[in-house]
Amino acid sequence: MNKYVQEVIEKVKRENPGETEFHNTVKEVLTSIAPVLDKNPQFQKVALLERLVEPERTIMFRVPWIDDKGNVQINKGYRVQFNSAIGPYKGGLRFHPSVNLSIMKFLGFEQIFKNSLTTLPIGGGKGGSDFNPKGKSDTEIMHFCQSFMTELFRHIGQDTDVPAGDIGVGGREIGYLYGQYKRLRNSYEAGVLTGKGLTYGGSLARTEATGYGLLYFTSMYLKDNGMDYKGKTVVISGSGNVATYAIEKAQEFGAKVVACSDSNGYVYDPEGLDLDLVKEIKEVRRGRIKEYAEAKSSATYTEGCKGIWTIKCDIALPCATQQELDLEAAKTLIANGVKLIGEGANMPCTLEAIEYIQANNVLFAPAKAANAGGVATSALEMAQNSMRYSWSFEKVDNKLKDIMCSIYTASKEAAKEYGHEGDLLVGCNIVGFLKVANAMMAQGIV
Ligand code: NDP
Ligand code: 2IT
Repeated sequence: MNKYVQEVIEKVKRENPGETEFHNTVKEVLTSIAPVLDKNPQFQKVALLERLVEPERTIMFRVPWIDDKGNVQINKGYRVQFNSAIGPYKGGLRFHPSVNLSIMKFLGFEQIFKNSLTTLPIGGGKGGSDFNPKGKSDTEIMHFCQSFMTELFRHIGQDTDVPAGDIGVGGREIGYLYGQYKRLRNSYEAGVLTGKGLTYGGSLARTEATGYGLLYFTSMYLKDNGMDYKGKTVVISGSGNVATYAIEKAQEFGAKVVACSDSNGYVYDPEGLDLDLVKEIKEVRRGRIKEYAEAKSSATYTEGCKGIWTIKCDIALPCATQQELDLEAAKTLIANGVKLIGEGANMPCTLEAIEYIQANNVLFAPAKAANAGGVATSALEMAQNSMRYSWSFEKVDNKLKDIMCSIYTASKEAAKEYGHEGDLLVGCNIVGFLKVANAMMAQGIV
């Protein structure tokens, strides 16, 4: 393997001790772009990889707020502004107790290449907090968001850094964050956040975009291999934003989605999931997925998440969180005849699971490419905000389809060009990397 790549991977491990998630993603990306480095020695001369793995700026801050009982609570806030070579930093905010610097950096690093792949002018960033939204009242969520933005606002802007949602941050949170930003700036800069509500600058189809995009991408991949979604049995983990709209589009494509989950456990419904019921429980009531089995007699609930991959299916779409599908799960899925595994979440498959999936010739749709529809549509929201205009659902959805198609085609072709035909992971990393690397080359040592 390329010596320069190996040295940088070792340097990252040495200089960022304990940041396992970040190490893993650096290893995944850099290993797969090694053939590009072999061909382009000029990148090493300007220490391009050393610069690429170091965020341009990392902001860490205190988020104090007062809960409903009058107690003072303190959380950690983060924004990692990783790379602005091709556009303003862009990426979601995650509110989850597991959030730490390593997770922020892994997500920010992934985002650089994902955003590059979309073909739109957006750099890479990510942020969030270890705040746990579960069980909090609406007032507590609002107070937390306002305090978070009271520090974050000075670091972001529609031409600087544009956050959006991720785990634990949806339309409600973006609304509170935007309200506070506008108040602090005294200026209506709608393009500073994406995933906004439709009454104040949001884009039609942004809510659906990640899940729909995943289905557009994977159906193209299936088609290329002589298959489609019609009549297929599908398992989708999670029941949040990405999972919900992946289920919706899979059903529209004629598949039978038999299972979904949340962080407590999963439901299996051999008759096919009733999506209205899932939405009623998760979106409207903010309840737990086990309530699905209480309401529908054909369904069973199992405590714990990992077991979802023991359900026999043709297509598996992990859409909950990182490292949720490990080697053991991959082995079980493959033994049960799975034909495609598509990553809706960020880094849901462990590196060992990916190796096993690819070694067994099962189609593998990597996250950066397959879930890029969300951020791509965020960039379309920014474009509409700049124009002070909004497009129809159909127009945005068609653009999303085109973007997913171009990501698929470019990744497939790059894999072939660099001697890894059929490996979309290598292909998408190469495409994403090359645009950023060339932009960095052109902009000098910065
Ligand atoms: P949501 O918060 O809407 O949903 C997350 C879902 O995953 C929930 O069902 C949640 O369960 C479950 N979950 C969260 N953490 C864990 C965990 N540690 N173990 C098991 N289940 C868990 O988030 P999104 O749907 O927006 O995000 C899902 C994934 O997709 C993330 O990896 C995110 O980074 C990625 N992604 C999101 C995009 C977007 O546009 N939103 C775009 C691209 C990628 P519970 O209800 O119990 O919390
Ligand atoms: O991981 C992701 O791509 C997202 N959470 C969406 C980011 C965005 O800016 O829309």
